[in-house]
Amino acid sequence: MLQPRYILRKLKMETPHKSGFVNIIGNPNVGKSTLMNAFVGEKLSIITSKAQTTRHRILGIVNGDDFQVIFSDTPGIIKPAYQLQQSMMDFVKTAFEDADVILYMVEIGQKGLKDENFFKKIQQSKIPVLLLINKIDTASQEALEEQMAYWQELLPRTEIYPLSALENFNVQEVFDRIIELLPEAPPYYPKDQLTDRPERFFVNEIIREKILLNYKKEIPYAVEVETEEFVEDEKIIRIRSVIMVERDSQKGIIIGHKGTALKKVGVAARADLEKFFGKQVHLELFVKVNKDWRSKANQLKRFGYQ
Ligand SMILES: Nc1nc2c(ncn2[C@@H]2O[C@H](COP(=O)(O)OP(=O)(O)OP(=O)(O)O)[C@@H](O)[C@H]2O)c(=O)[nH]1
Ligand SMILES: [Mg+2]
Repeated sequence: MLQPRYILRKLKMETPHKSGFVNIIGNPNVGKSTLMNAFVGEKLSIITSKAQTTRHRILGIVNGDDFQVIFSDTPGIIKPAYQLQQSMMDFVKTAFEDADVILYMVEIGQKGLKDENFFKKIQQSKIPVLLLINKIDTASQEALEEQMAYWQELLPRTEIYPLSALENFNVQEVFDRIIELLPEAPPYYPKDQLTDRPERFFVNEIIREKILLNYKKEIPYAVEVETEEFVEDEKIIRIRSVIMVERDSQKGIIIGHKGTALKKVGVAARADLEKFFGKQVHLELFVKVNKDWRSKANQLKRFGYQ
């Protein structure tokens, strides 16, 4: 007869560890970053109501005893008009290639992708795809049923989940299904790791979020943020960051009359940074012109776009 301790050990060994890459893909502004943050339980990705808020592929890792899910938030799919956008779409392309599960997100009322080639990839995907219809909190039951039928016809082999990433509706159900679909594999990252990005990346993103929220039209799209100094001691983090724009005229707009516009960005960013790092933050912001950085390969490389 088997000893109880032996049985326990055997049971433990037989619980397989699951691990894999789950990549969130879709049009701009549908709620991809909101969903990743909901899965991870932290604000890793910035969120605004403007399209093209996310510019990078950002990992958010959810760890359990017998699983590790590595989510990727990606930029919204667009037809690229300049080199920065081309690099953003390269991130989406790689997210297609290394996924174990694809979360294809649409928002209620949306018809198709902005880029047909990407949509064909979804239709022909051999990797499991879960189609998530987000923002159902804004729609009637009737509209939802009509949408589900529409997508089911386009993607007959795909499982469809209505979702509200904002109100946390169906997020757990999607997560449970992901765990079922993941392959058996050892963890790819240490079990206490939450993301692949260093602290400075999140500083840059938090500042960029405030710029997206505070300036109109083209301005936020011409901005890149670079943190030159990040010094942490016991009580306080001292941060010095540079806001880069493409032209002199944009520099003036960012700073604003007597510096009031920039001050506003600084106050809002500092509050969020203190929340993110759980510590007092001293933030210094500078504005510099980096002429046409969005179209220069060496600058894009410097900012991590290649
Ligand atoms: N009503 C509602 N709004 C949502 C929901 N999910 C996200 N939003 C809002 O939609 C807007 C875009 O959300 P993001 O998460 O930034 O969207 P995204 O797909 O990451 O956008 P890009 O990074 O620009 O591609 C924000 O204003 C969110 O608050 C939802 O379930 N319901
Ligand atoms: Mg996003």
